[in-house]
Amino acid sequence: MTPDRTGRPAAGRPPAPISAAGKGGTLITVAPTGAESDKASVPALPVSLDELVTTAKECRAAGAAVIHVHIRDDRARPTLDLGRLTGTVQALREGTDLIVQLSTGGAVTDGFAARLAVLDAGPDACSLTCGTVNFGDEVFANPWPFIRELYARTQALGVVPEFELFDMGQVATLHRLLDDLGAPHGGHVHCDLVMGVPGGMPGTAAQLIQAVAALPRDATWSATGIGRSSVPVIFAALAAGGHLRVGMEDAISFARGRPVTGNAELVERAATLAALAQRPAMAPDQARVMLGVS
Ligand code: KMH
Ligand code: ZN
Repeated sequence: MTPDRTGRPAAGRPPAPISAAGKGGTLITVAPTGAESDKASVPALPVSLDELVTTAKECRAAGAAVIHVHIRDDRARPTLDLGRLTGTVQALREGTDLIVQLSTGGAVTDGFAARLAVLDAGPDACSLTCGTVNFGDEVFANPWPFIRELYARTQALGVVPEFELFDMGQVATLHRLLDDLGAPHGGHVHCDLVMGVPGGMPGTAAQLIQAVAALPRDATWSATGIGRSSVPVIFAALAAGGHLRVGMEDAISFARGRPVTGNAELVERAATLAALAQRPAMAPDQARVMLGVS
């Protein structure tokens, strides 16, 4: 039986087919940079604005419709500098028609005020993580008052949130948030299951099915497998009717012992598998309609 927005089974309502979420094509989001990998160890990581825009164009050509953006400073360290973020949004808009989604997660060291201020850079969309999670040896902190304030700011500023869900407790918090503050800007709920973080839910097909069953009714969702769970999660998500997020934020090996040479090859692989699954990659204009991005 399909759960309702509280995560409980919705008595008396017919279950929605699990594959309904992905009708009409596959949304591919690229997360090219992240905050964790080091340019010195991963030379293919795009860290400068030029590298980022070039990567964005290549990934758009390969099938991406959304870009999830973390930026770096002149020394390639993660930053939430508002001027740089604003310039990055403008440059990505000038260079591509991708939906620009800024990270509000930043790096584990970023403070809440700077993470809230990300929205002032004027992106189309932003990530919004629904709870605190162990993150390797670190803690990715997202206490309830911060989540609530960030969500209220997305509504006030007209930014479409993507709800990042690292574990099942965060799915419950998403229901709490929607019950408390109502629908997001654009009216549509889109989630990203981030699987395989040490401390979060594992990147397995069984876990993905369980998480999808607990999502709000009518939500669309994508899934991201970190590291070696990247490919299994792609297959599981496609089989279950979901969308995909790939990129060097999440995986820096293309296969065992073979480093990723660039984000475009990860997007290309995802697009090929989506086409084989009979749900080819969506263009950004189609994705804008689905996500409620104006
Ligand atoms: N870098 C992680 C601590 C997000 O972008 O919203 C958080 C993260 C999630 O990447
Ligand atoms: Zn991120």
